[in-house]
Amino acid sequence: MRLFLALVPPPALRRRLGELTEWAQARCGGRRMPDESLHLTLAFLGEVDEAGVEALTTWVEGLNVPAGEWRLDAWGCFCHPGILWVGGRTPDTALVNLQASLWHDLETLGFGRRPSRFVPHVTLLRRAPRLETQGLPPIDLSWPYGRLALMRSFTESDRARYETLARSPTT
Ligand code: 3AM
Repeated sequence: MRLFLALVPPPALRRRLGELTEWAQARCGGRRMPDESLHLTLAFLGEVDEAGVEALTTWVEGLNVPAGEWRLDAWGCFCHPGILWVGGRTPDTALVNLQASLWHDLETLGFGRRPSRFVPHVTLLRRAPRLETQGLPPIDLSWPYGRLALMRSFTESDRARYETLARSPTT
């Protein structure tokens, strides 16, 4: 299974991000992320075998994720694949620390794909042909979090879909 670890937005924020996505798609084109798929990826794990899924599930279900609040106040893009995202103007220290601590544990569990850089972001559009972040409306949203999700990604009718396999306990 193709897995990743993510934070999932609370319902009101998900709706607001969905509205922003719709607005951005009208302007930039491309494929929008469905509201139910919006997330912040903390660690992409790639293909994991059955034993790995079991080990990750047990680990996630016992994980203590320090509660925090992420401020979303910037638009950004990864221009070549045409990805438009929202994130923070400056890297959020708590999220950077959380990502580092997750990778520390993951490496102990035998997962070794720690990326060289981490840009916390929420993808809203993919393959957007008219990508530009200038002139988009200012945003200032807050994302309270305290739980991590182990997610599976798969393709269905040529679309990426996600399924939650496990969640850390509420903090
Ligand atoms: O959270 P976003 O949408 O930016 O781009 C993929 C998505 O990120 C990323 O993992 C998230 C869940 O699919 N992803 C896919 N393949 C990847 C890879 N080989 C990858 N990230 C790093 N390396």
